[in-house]
Amino acid sequence: MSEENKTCSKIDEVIEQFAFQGQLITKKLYRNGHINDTFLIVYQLPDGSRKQYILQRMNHMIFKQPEELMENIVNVTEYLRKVILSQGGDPERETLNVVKTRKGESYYKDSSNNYWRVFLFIEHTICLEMVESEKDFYDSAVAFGTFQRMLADYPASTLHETIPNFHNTPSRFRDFKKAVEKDIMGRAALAREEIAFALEREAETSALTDLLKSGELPLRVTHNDTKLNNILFDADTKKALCVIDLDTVMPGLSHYDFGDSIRFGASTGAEDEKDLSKIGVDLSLFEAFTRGFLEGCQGSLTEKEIEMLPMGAKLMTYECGIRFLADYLEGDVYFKIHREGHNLDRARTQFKLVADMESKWDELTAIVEKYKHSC
Ligand code: ADP
Ligand code: GN1
Ligand code: MG
Repeated sequence: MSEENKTCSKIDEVIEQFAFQGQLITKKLYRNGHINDTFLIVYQLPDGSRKQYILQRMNHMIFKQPEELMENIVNVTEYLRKVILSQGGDPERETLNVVKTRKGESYYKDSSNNYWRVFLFIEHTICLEMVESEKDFYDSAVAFGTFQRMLADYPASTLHETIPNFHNTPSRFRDFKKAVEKDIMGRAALAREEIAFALEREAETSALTDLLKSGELPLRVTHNDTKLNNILFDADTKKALCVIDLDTVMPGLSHYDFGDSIRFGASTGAEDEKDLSKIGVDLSLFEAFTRGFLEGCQGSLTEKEIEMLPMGAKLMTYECGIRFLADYLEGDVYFKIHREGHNLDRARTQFKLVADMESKWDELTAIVEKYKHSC
């Protein structure tokens, strides 16, 4: 039986654990992301209406403590629910809602030791894989900035670190160097230029963590995976509605959220584009995101944080590049791939973006400077 069929055969066992109402009419793979497996479950209620749920199999090879991860998500979403209510919003649409099992647990561990969870499906939304307009990107920036601000008073020390050193770039660099040295797949010869590009930039890897250590940058509660496709937009108004994919919500630097969004959304091409001539940083998108993010943060960022935002964009892009490249060298064990060399292609786009940011550094810093005092 293929892995996918084995997974699907588990779904019946899993949904039995939840007190869903009505008759099951659909269970299908919804989206195959880089990390988790996402399914759509649809029930027909006696009055003929439908109720949809998102069912996810968590990747416990990557998130080694799924229990702790779910504790974070339950606590953070319950906190957000209160904030959203106090602002007159709708918490069933503006944050994720965990559906508990019949036993009142936030996850179910199946007979093959896979971990599953269910969220209410947020209806009438769309998810963007690429920026379609500057306005969408600006809206996503406000949403991620607002997310960070809403969690500003959340007791960060109570959050579990779901992946230790997730955005610790020097630690990622050490892992990358080990992967190059071991070269277990014999692929390093196929990526000489990319390896050299990454090694040349070692000195900069600690630009943010050094400032954190010296107390010049504050630790905050951050999302840490702020790709555009981790936002749901209202299908009618096209407004950014809900920040999703909360697996990596942990203490971090505001630069991680700013930078990861720029890396993904301000690129002129897809993350896995093979034609590198299509890849660069779009300055208008960079500007739209900077404006939106600072507005969303509502003056909560320090001068030093703002000054370092371009470095956040560069380091998050670089870091993602070395993660993709290390995974290529290690045999594609972390990020799911859909073609041969996929992770190498992904690493190449990230490094092309880094190089483009370097060549546009003065423009990037001028844009940040322009909005520094306006928010
Ligand atoms: P991954 O780790 O694979 O990125 P996500 O949690 O981001 O997993 O979910 C994958 C996709 O499933 C999202 O991009 C979005 O399209 C959809 N999705 C996730 N949660 C919901 C939800 N509660 N309501 C509607 N769609 C959702
Ligand atoms: C993964 O799960 P997803 O696709 O949103 C990864 C991010 C990377 C991203 C690259 C837990 O995010 O860190 O930046 O792929 N998430 C994890 O596309 O490693
Ligand atoms: Mg996602």
